[in-house]
Amino acid sequence: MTKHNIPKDHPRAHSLKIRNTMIDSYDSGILSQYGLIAHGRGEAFDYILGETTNKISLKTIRVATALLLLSNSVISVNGNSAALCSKELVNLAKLTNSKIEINLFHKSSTRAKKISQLLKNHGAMDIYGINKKFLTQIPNLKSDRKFIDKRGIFSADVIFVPLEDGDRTEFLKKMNKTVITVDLNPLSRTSIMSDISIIDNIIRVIPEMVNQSENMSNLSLDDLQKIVNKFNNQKQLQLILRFMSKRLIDLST
Ligand code: PTJ
Repeated sequence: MTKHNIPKDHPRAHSLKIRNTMIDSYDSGILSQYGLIAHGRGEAFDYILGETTNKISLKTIRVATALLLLSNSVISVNGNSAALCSKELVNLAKLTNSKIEINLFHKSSTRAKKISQLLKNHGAMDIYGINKKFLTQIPNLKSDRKFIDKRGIFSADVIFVPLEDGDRTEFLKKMNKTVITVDLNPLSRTSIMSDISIIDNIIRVIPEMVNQSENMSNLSLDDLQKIVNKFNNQKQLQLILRFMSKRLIDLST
């Protein structure tokens, strides 16, 4: 794909650079063409959020990180999350002792292998979800996201899903998994169905989770559990929606 040169002083330079990253990832076979469209939807919500991480999201990120530190967890990686923050995802997995599993909506073994290689280039050791020998299925889920690794998502308690649509979250809940998600859209099925919904851009969220994991590494299991126990996802979603509504009202007056 032809990429445009971005003048350094362009008011949207940062956002345009990220678009170029997405195009590079599409060209190299990491991202699906649908991923480009998904990114555009995310951008629109990020505009309303003000393209920064607010205090509400910071609190949710802290709780999500504490839960990863406490639990037997898997980070589920798709094309978009690999394109935007593969290095940080590998760091987060190491710091929280989480496994990494590739799980794609638009299933392609070639793309899965490329994503796996990218994660390995950033230091990941074991990548789950690739070896057919270990795959099983999420009961009743129709989409190709049903294929999960017996050693990974199938046997984990907590699944961290940075960015996807909501079909799988719903079925993971039916399997009694605790689900953490990142989605800029607070109205998506993913955000509504999850136990911990981070309404923010993964490009900011994953580095912040890496920071928080380092900061929380000295906390006792009791202290981590206290952080998680106090959390109310419904309330956080309401706060984010109010934050977004207020921004729109403030901008219109
Ligand atoms: O790589 P695959 O095959 O697994 O496909 C991945 C995509 C994302 C294409 C697939 O899961 C999909 O079609 O997802 P949706 O239904 O478009 O949902 C993606 C959600 O992610 C939307 O609600 C977007 O607002 C949100 N989103 C997009 N970019 C970001 C984001 N949320 C957080 N950070 C982003 N950078």
